[in-house]
Amino acid sequence: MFQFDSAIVRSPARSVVGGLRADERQVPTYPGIVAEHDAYVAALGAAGLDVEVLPALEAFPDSVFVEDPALVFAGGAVLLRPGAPSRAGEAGELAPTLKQRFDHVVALPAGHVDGGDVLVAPGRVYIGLSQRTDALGARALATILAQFGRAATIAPTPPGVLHLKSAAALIDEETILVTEALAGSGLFAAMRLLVAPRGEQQGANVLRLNDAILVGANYPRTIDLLTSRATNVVPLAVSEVGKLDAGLSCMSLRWNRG
Ligand code: CIR
Repeated sequence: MFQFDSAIVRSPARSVVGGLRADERQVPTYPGIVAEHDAYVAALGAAGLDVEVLPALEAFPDSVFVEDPALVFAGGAVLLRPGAPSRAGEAGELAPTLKQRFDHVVALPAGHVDGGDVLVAPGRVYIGLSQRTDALGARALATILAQFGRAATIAPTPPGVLHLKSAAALIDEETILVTEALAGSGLFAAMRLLVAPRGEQQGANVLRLNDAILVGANYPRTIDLLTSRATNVVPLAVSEVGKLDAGLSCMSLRWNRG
């Protein structure tokens, strides 16, 4: 489940400073985003992944958040249909790379799904309905996942967060770090819940890769919580990407080539 040997990332474009965000007053700097992205790519390498860095796309300010236009598995890839109009073209930009890397590449036929709303858990894929992911897209993705032999559950993404994975991340096979809002939803009833510390809700978007857990450096209580359960906890700066409502999972596509 957490064995990964391959990743795709995309360099930030200078236009990233104009990326989508809920709070227009928060403006990141281009060098700040580049520094956070560089450290992230280095952390993926240190965790044992081969990382392909795709070139920046100036026409797509949010294209550094490469998780949203596609979903990848060991067995194949799905080209998604991001829900924000300014991001719609990002899947097409990824298609040639994914076709090189995967034998089976399927395009979502209808509706909208952002990869940030798709959480792959042992035995089940959770698809969150959000401002970016609609019921038509979620159902179409569930049908494709069934062809890959994976069961899906469609449920609302909690209000106040951009994506389902802004509020939830797997720590191990049985344990999921969730915000209080999501803990109360009953969605992950089959799993052991670890609730994100008060005031650190945005810190729930951690990323488990092999034996490493990447976590935002500005969430000290989340770091403590994880350190009590895992040996290789890697804090990374995320305050600049955080201004664009982004976290750690959204900057890569990860899979196990085997
Ligand atoms: C957006 O609003 O689409 C970007 N500014 C942030 C995307 C973050 N993606 C993710 O959490 N999967």
